[in-house]
Parts: sequence; structure tokens; C-alpha cells
Amino acid sequence: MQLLSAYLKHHNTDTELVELIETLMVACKEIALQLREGALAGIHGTTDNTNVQGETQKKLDIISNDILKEVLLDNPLVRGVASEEEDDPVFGNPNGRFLVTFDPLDGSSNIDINVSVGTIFSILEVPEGDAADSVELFLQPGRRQVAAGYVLYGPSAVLSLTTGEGVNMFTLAHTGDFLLTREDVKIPNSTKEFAINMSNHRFWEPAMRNYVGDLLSGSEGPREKNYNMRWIASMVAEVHRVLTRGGIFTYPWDSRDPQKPGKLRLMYEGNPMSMLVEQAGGRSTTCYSDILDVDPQHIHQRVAVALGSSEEVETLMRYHRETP
Ligand code: AHM
Ligand code: MG
Repeated sequence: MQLLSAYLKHHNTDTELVELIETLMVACKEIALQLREGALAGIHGTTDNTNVQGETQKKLDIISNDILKEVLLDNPLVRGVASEEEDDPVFGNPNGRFLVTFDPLDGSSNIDINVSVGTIFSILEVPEGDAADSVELFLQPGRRQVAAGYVLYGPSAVLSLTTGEGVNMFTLAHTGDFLLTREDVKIPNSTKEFAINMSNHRFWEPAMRNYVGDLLSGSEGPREKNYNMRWIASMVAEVHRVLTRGGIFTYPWDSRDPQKPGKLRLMYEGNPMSMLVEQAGGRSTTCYSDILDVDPQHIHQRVAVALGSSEEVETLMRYHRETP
């Protein structure tokens, strides 16, 4: 089994990008260790703080954020970082080449019940000609990502990574190394599995209600097959399942706050997961158009997400085109 860095170098990945990914994995290994200790380390529970999205921060949200921030900003390749847990970007070396956005601990409502969580990251390059440190540097469409991935902290810790040349998975060994365990991941085109938080049904658009209604009708309905449903409430775990055996995962627009299209964040959830899914031959959409083409206006911008097996995602998009 090949080491992460050896694999990347063997595939002629830009050496500075390899160094940055290795730096990211230093932080993720530390987060994995903290998670493993769980209640023994007194890291469960919430703090008195809320983040910029108004969500109560878990202790581990803050610990993970601090680890990533400190490790990344220590690397001179990093110009700046933006995180779900920081109101504004934080800047490092003014000559750094890369920008990193991350959700330090996605699915953190699962921490206290000991269910899978993950770190999601997206790597962009500093646009040419831009001098001043500002949030504008980060506001690039997802198509410009040079790498993206997540580390799933489950029964084992697994890195799913793309540098634009397909998707590979690396498992964290007891030696502290990430070893290649799945090469050139491909999502099956069709599926019989969907993931959505059904409790939000009354807030969805009519198109989404029709689509899910037809899935639930099974072999008696227009889709003419029986579907199974999963909901882990951890996007990393859901996307990992989709990459592993196909499926569709969606967190759609809902009517509770028309200003906020969906729950998930574009820059550190929607974009990196969309790059992984597209690189694995799947599709990722707002239900109307590709997430990777969305022009970001705000670092914490939200986006409706539907991703996974290409035929299923295209069917969902058809419902959105055709439902008045
Ligand atoms: P978080 O970044 O605050 O953890 O929120 C994102 C998570 C996703 O991992 C998951 O898909 C979704 O929120 C679950 O939402 P819900 O609470 O509606 O089940
Ligand atoms: Mg989070």
C-alpha cells in the first residue's frame, strides 16, 4: 500500500500542493486523536459561543478549528484560511500561494453520540495580481479549486482526496501514515438509495416534494423501483457512502429563510464535495445548475445541494425544470 505523499509524487502532483496536503493531514491526525479520546479528554459538550451562522459551537468545533488554523498558518505556502467557525478569513504569509477553506468538524451534532464526523477542505490559489489581504481573494467559483477533500472520522479515519485527477481514498494507519486503500473511485451512474432530512418536507419546493414522493411510491410509482433511505446528519459520512456505493444526497432549498438557499455552505461544504463527486463521475447541483459554477458573493454563503449518481441527479434536475 502506498503512502499518501509517495502516491501524489508518483502522479506528478505539484510539489507545493503535496506539501500543503501533508500539512493539512498533520492537523487532521491531531483532530482524529482528540476524537478518539472522546469523553476521556473532556471534549464533549457545547461552549457558550455561537458562530457567525448563529449555531452553538461544540468544544470540538473550536478545538478542531484552532488546530487547523495554527498548523496551516505556520506553513509559508498559506496566504490565508477561511473557516465555518471564523467570522472572517485569517491571513498568514503575504506571499503564500494557497488559500484554504474548511469546515473543521462537519456533522458536529454527532460528536456527543459518538457517530461519524469529518473535516472538509478546499484549496484555491491566490488570484494573480491581487495584492491586499481581503475576503475577495477567496470568492472564486468551485471550478477553480486545485484540490479538495475530506477526512471522515469513522470506525477508521479515511481521507478522500482529489487534485483534479480523479478521487483516491487513504486510510490512517496505526503508524500515523495515510495509506492508499481505494484508487480511482467511481460513483455508479444509477442508484436505489437516497438521503434527505424528511422532517423538512413541508418547507421544500413543490419539485422536491414531487421527486421524493415518487421515490417513496417505489415500484408502484413512476420510478418503477423501490428505494432505500439513509440519513446520518453528517455530510462527510453521506458523501463517503455515495462515493463508496452510489446514491443521491440532498439538502435542498427550503422556505424557512428565502435569503438562505439551503443549510450547507458553498465555500467549504458544497464546492469541495462537488469537486470530489464530479471527479468520481457523479453530478452535483443546486437542483438547477452545477454548484461548481456558482459565483460566490460571501464566504459563508449557503447553497442548495443535490449530489451523487449522475442519472439520479439528472432525474431530480428534470423534476425541477418541469414542475411549475
Ligand atoms: P454543520 O456544519 O453545522 O455540522 O452542519 C452541516 C450538517 C451536515 O453535515 C449534515 O448534512 C446536515 O448538517 C444535517 O442537518 P440536519 O440537522 O438537518 O439533519
Ligand atoms: Mg460544521
